[in-house]
Amino acid sequence: MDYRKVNEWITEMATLCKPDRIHFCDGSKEEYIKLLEQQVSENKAIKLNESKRPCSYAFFSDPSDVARVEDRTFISSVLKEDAGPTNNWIDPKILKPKMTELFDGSMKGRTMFVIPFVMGPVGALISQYGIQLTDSPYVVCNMRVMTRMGEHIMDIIESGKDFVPCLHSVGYPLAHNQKDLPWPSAPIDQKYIAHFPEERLIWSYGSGYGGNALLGKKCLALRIASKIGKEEGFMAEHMLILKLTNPKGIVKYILGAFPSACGKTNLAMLIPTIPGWKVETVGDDIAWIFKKDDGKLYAINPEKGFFGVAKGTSYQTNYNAMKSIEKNTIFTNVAITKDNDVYWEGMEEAPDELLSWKKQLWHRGDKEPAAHPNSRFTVPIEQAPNLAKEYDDKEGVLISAILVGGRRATTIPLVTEAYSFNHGVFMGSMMGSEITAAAISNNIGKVRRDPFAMLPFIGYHIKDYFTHWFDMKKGTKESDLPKIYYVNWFRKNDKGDFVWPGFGDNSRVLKWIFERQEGTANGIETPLGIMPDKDSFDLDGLNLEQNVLDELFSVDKEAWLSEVEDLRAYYETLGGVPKELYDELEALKDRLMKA
Ligand code: O2Y
Ligand code: MN
Repeated sequence: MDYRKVNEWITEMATLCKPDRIHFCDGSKEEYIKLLEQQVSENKAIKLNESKRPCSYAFFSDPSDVARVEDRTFISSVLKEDAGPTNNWIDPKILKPKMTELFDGSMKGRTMFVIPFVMGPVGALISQYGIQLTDSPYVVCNMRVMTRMGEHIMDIIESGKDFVPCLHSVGYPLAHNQKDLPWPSAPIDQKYIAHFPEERLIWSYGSGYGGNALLGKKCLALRIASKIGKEEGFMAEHMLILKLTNPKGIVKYILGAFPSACGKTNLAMLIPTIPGWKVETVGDDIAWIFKKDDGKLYAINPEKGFFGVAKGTSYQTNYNAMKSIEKNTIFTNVAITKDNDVYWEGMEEAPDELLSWKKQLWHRGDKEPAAHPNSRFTVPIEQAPNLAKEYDDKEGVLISAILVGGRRATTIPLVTEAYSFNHGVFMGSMMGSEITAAAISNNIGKVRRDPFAMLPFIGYHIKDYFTHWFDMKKGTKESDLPKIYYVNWFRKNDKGDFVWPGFGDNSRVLKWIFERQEGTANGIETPLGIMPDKDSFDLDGLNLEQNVLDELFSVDKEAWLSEVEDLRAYYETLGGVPKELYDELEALKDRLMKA
């Protein structure tokens, strides 16, 4: 939208939503603390123990508003065909009037906050500016942590930058003297997380939670940015960015695409078990990939904070995350200890008694978890002890390698290097995890495909998304492109136990990948791709039996031939995919048949 229209748009939206007052956010710490304290005084948050967890607060959502709602998320392109078969679509001619009706008066009794923000470092070529209007002070505080926001961004927008207008309401207007709820929201069938890609516009109604409400994150930095990237030649990807330094001080940057709940934040913050190696974090969730004049691919992290899953995070599983959240943190849906600190399952042994995320008394041994499984911490990226200095570099970092992977108990080896960029894109297209949820028991063990972990986040037709990957390599020598690796930390043995220790030991895989780029590690050609030569894979200090190692790198020909057919069938559900992917599918089948 044209910057000259800023005030016009704000006035128009305020006239529609009818807030009692409008607050232009300056982005200062004073404003942030004031809003948090105000919510404490209104019984919407609690302040945590200042001596244990300074300047930290806990919020508890309504039990009906605890996660992203994919069924209520829409790509409202003008043509259904442009949203493709993997997105929910409603004709904007229907959705706009429907949502206009919902927004009409939705902010009565509330303040409308105006949040100017930018995704990406100020001044970076592909950074995207936005203004979010919201009636949720919780959202304002989280946006301040997760994005670069404040008056200085409004100045930039007013000096002529285009911006993405983002309208958000929790959908719970207050009548005169009506008491507010601790976590106002709308019923599920009234929630709409809507994207209008042609207009580069986001409207979100009815939820105050995470990805539904912090519109800079999944809505702008992935769905809308993926469409902008398709038009302007960059890619908005669901990837972590890590900086890997070897004992000689040589640095490489590695990206990783993994679906939610596969340990992206843990990998981005990993502490290597191999001596002399160092991992630093550039980003833990989103990477924007762009090409420079040298023809090579670079990445920036558009975010400025972590919105990490609390459950399972401990000083053992993710020391750096635990250090990051020792202060200045917003917690959502965690449990509270007697001394007013936080607790979640997997953090440490549970105390006898807690206040659960539902604000009910909880006792050790109770059936229900004390913290919600999707409980979260929101924390500034600067608090990560292993933060890479490049996190704010508008030039981005040169990408050496891209990891793709999911949660697969069988079939997929620990690590496989793609033979070419096309083969790597093919690997990304076949990503997926085995279905484990009892609720869909008919499908247990089947693979739910999630290409590049982008299934819920591609803002246009998935077929065009694959084409865009192949477009990215045009004009660049194969040797200048990042190498792509399929990794799987989750292989299990016959007894159902994980065979690879994971966590810090994943650095052994990173080391092999690093040394492949340096040309100092050997690999073995297999039908699937290149796997580590035993002498080049550092297992020092790891007591892995030979049979375990064989299992980690085994290729089950029958299972793979069936995977090929499963994937072919998946491609058909997408209405077909680019020829390059079918060529790779046939090439894989040929290699398997010859093995
Ligand atoms: O449930 C939510 O709203 C959060 S989802 C989320 C948050 C941080 C990083 N990634 C994700 C995701 O779903 O991929
Ligand atoms: Mn994510």
